[in-house]
Amino acid sequence: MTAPDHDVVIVGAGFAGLYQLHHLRRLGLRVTLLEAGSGLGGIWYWNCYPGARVDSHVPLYEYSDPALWQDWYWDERFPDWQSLRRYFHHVDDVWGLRDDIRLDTRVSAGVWDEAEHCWEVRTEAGDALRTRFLVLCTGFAAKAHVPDIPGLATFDGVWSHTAHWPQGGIDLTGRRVAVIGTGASGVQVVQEAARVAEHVTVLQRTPIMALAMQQRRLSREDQDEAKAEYPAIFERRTRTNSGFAYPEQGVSTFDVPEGERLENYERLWQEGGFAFWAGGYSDLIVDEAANRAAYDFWRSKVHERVHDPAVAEVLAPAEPPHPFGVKRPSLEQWYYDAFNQDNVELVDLRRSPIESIVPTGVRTTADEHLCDLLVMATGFDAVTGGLVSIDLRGRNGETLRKHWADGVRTHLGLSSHGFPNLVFLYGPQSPSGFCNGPTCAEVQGDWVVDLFVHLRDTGTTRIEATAEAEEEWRALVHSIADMTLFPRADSWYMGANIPGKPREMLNWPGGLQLYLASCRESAADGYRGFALKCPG
Ligand code: NA7
Repeated sequence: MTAPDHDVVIVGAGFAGLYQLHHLRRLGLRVTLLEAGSGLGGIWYWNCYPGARVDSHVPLYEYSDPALWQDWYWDERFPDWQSLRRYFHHVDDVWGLRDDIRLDTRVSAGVWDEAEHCWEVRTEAGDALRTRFLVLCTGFAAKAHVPDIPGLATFDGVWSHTAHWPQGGIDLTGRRVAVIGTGASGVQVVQEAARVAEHVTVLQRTPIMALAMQQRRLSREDQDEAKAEYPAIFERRTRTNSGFAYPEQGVSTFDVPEGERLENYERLWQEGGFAFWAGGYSDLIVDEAANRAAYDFWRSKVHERVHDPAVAEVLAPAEPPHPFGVKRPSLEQWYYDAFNQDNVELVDLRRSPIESIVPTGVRTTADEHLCDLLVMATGFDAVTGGLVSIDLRGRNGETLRKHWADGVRTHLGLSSHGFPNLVFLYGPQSPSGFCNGPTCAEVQGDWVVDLFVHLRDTGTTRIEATAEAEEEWRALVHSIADMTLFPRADSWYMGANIPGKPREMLNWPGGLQLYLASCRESAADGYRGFALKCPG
């Protein structure tokens, strides 16, 4: 076996991967980033379906480096995928990344070489790179989920998963569109389709608890004025539990008189975005009655907008299917209004489940819904799916898939026992899913960069999470999750959206601050929970 030709190979050119590349190169390390897509942006490369846009408002969803934001302007408060792609080009221009990035390069496997303390990384095209450290930044939504519905292959029209949308686009104008799934992606496609399609069938299994986006155009003047506050906003987002910079109220729902509480709900609603979810009362996700109060407010908002009470009841039933906010809410603009249009039809799959796809459309137990475009807005094998899709073989040849077969095991959501020198960012048992992406890319990313400084300065060539630390972290994740209402929904947070996947909390549910404190304590204590080795 030969010595490594790289210090670090990074996989994935989204927020986390580009941040690592920029900072690790500055340490003088030999770094290459491999990206499966033909462009930068991670999920913003893949998710180019009509209406795809981010759920975090300007300036929360960008890097905090002034060299990037001082000359950058957005068009809208919640930017669309095209704007995000332009932003990633800008990042590339300013940080000068492209020479160290290989696009169109999907990593298929990685094999640990114990003798040399390095990984051999293999690509689908058959290339191999040898690297001391492997940093996986594949994101939480790298593996799309297409449910196994009988008859899909017989469909005569066009079908696509939202995350595999053709880069050239599909024109929705004048089509008969059926959308399976009403998560964030489904809501966005339905809104766009409702405006131009001849007919839209929305096949809903679980009602989404969508919040008002409160989208606005942004002028350059407004942004120039706001930029004076940017450093404080970026600093604040690192000190919240969600990475969003919404002020956290620190008050419980019923500590506040009802009138004041309703006013506060309304204020959060008008603020838009995730304010109602991440900036509300502190007991929203832990107290059933508090949660129900928020749900009832949300429900009243939907019923105000949807004219047909029977349709409104399917979208926002009197009895919630699960507690409010334990599935990630999506943001909507005119989603609920669309159901007042003649060309939009809502199908309640709880009453009449899908039986099959037929050449002409979707057959439920009650009806046949004709369509010529079938959109699978059916989500992802989230958090772990992208990682275990790579055939990673650690010490003893065990695969990561096998290591996690009965449930995820990591230390600090960063690394797993048996997989030395392998780090993942925004991965399982880290704040991913509950944390704003760019914030996490920076704060978790800084910890990883500091780790590399330590490894470089001490000549450490091997670091591995211990089995004990992994068990401890897993127990902590689960015990915190059990104090919340999260386990009460079949969500991707719980791995419960994928048939056969172990049901468990996949994200760190204790908030960003406690997470960072745990990471810092480990580092301060000589990277407690990791075994470090120098050669010889
Ligand atoms: P989500 O939020 O996982 O939504 C997937 C949707 O697809 C959801 O409504 C599911 O219903 C539905 N689904 C999945 N499988 C089926 C089958 N077999 N039949 C009918 N309906 C089905 O994915 P998104 O892409 O919308 O969003 C993912 C994240 O990206 C989101 O949280 C944001 O952070 C951005 P279910 O609720 O399981 O009953």
